[in-house]
Amino acid sequence: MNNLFKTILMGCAAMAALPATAQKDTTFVATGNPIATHKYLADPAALVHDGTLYIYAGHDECPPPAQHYLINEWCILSTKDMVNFTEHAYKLQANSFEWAKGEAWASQVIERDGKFYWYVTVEHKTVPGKSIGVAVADSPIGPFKDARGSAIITNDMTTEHTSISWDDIDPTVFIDDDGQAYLMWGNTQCYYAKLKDNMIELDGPIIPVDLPRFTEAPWLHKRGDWYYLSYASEFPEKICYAMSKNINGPWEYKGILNEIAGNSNTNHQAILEYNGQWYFIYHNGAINHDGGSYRRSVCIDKLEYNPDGTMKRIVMTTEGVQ
Ligand code: FUB
Repeated sequence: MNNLFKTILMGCAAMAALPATAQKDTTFVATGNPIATHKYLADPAALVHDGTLYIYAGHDECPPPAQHYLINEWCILSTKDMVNFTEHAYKLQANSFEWAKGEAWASQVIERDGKFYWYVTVEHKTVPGKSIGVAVADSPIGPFKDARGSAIITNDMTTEHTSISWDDIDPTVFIDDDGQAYLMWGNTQCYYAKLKDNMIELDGPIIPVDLPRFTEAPWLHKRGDWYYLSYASEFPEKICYAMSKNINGPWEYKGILNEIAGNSNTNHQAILEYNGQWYFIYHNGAINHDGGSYRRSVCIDKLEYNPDGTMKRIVMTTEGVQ
């Protein structure tokens, strides 16, 4: 090997080993929907902490014209005004879970007692099928590390309900006013279970939730004394929802919340209140020319309620919420 080649190789190795802290946050301005156009981002989950809105999203990397999921990492965006955004240097890699072999599907972050827990979907190395892992950090922008060293949910824990290997995806996590935390997830079949206060162990059985035409992407939120369970329905996906006065159900189906999102067969929503306004955060495939079901982009629109607590149909806009 000549010296020049050796130097180039060493340079490449050094770049690969560059720690996230040595990389830089970058900023961008959202001029409408999609909010970010410099890369493809999907499956948004959102969190408000200390007056800042954080969005956690998988990085769709599938090169055109291929049509499959290629998602190795999740990215973190933040904003204080829904216009000026920071993309944080730190990214959580699917392979930072040693027991996982990649595939950074949908995820969600929640805060408890000053710690931030990031529940993720990944492919398991030894238990065939999708699994759910959890990483923890002292800050909403990381660095995160595997909180258990093992999956919290594996496909073999749910085989009595369905034989498919991709039913254990799309975790949503919710902490009720009494402090009890719940993990909900699923594809084709929706499930939930209580979490212990440590947020990294189940505290009871896995219970199936029956919802009409459930596909995936459950999201739990609460407003007043109503619990809302929104989810992706059918395929291509619309977002539907159900309501209940009890987190354990029964859930009353309330219909479609969001129609099929432009040029994407998935839609994946997060719902939360920020500075007195409720928002619906989702993805579409609207970026020309290569956007689509495997090159998706995050969008934000307003969410409004009716006087009886039901949610108004989302109006997806090009202008967004600026
Ligand atoms: O991004 C991969 C999968 O597509 C997610 O886990 C689903 O919710 C769907 O959006």
